[in-house]
Amino acid sequence: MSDEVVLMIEGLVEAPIRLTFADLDTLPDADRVADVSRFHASRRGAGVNLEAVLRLAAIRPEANYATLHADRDDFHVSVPLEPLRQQGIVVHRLGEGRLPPEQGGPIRLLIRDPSACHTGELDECANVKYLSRIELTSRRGRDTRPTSEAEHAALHLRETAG
Ligand SMILES: Nc1nc2c(c(=O)[nH]1)N[C@H]1C(S)=C(S)[C@@H](COP(=O)(O)O)O[C@H]1N2
Ligand SMILES: [Mo]
Repeated sequence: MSDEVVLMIEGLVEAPIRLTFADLDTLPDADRVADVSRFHASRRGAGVNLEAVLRLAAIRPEANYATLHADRDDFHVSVPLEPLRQQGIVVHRLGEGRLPPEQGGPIRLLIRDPSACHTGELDECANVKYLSRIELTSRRGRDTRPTSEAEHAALHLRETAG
């Protein structure tokens, strides 16, 4: 079902767009990331640079923040757009197939060089699993990342249980 919408880009764009697996697969080779284990030894999969994905949407100049929404588990991260577009990878494949949910699929965002959890903007907590929408805004949007070790521990417990 390559016509199934897997990712939406909305907010401060000329027109919202809905991307399918096929759309992600037809991006040029130069925009592809063949193997994310080169950035993070424990991670698997292949994808495309976020920059290339955002290029498909006509983003308005007043957009300063991107909010990464995982509607599946109601997890949201809002970070400054510029560093994110340079560092983000949209992971959607594992070998010939799709990225499974255990790896955060069908779509997972990965930051190339994240800071440790809750120490900065582009931290490990911003590696959003089950990414379903990217919303562009002028100001920071919804962010449900854990802000303390205790919150973190609670979230990971929930993840393991869920
Ligand atoms: N959708 C979703 N993405 C998420 C989370 C979450 O709870 N839901 N947790 C975040 C946090 S706090 C961290 S540290 C990383 C953990 O990624 P890992 O399980 O692949 O190590 O995923 C991030 N992405
Ligand atoms: Mo985290």
